[in-house]
Amino acid sequence: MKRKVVVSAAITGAIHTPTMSPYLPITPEQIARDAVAAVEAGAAEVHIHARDPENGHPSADLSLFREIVQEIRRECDAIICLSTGGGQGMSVEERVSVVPEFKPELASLNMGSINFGMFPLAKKYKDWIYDWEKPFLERTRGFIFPNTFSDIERVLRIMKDNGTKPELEIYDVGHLYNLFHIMSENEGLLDEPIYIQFVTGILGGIGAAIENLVFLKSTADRLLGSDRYHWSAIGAGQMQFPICATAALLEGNCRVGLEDNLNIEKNVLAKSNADQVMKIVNILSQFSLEIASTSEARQMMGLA
Ligand code: KMH
Ligand code: ZN
Repeated sequence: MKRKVVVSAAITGAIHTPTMSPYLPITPEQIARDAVAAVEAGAAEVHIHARDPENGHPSADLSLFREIVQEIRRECDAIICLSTGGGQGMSVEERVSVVPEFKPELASLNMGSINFGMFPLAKKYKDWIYDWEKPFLERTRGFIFPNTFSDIERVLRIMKDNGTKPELEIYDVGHLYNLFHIMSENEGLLDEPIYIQFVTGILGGIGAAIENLVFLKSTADRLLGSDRYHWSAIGAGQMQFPICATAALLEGNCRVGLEDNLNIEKNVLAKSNADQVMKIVNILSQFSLEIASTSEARQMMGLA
């Protein structure tokens, strides 16, 4: 099969808050509608978090996830990747509960604990729509996003038992060593080729520089061997499109979406996730890179 690029779209996440963009999807209906539009624009995979429809606060409520998942499944055949990263303050048990409940084809699995720093965003805004937003961001100066070795192994077993493939989120080069160690100690726990997501640009993890992406990829090649994994990359913030284009040129895949970046270009808000998908599809077409359909993506990722 000719190599094609899997584009995924991370629809809303748990980093940005309602004040930052009127286009950030909040209700289950908005999240599902934006996800379906992203798929129509070329995304094969959608990465899903839920929010409280009353105030946009990240939520672990399974009934919200249910509405989103049912609506997406009704409207298209996207690969659904549910987040087990959840949002600040949720327990690992709450975060992983989406896996046995919905048995998604893919779910994120964060490969290490980091001081997930969202606090610089708080300085950029003055008038907040909701009282929770500013303290939510400022608290992350002292927030450790917990993903211990035992958490990771527990979640991996839950995913294995439910037929869910983990999308392994690597926020720094050390997380590749965590992954390598876990694979060495738990033969058969991960089905190969595994699926890695290089996450660049989160404060507390590696920065969104092209050199860092190249280093992450060469480290994964050295530790695992290039035939044991497929991969994708995220550039959080304004490096979103340069990191995505570079990943595709390096024979990887890429993730756009309002979870990672609210803009479509410098100082211009993206009006939807689909706008960002269309932009990366257009950039990749300039390099004659073709976009994978949902069924081609399933085949490439071993999901079929
Ligand atoms: N928040 C992103 C930087 C997850 O949801 O588990 C990575 C992510 C992880 O999407
Ligand atoms: Zn996420």
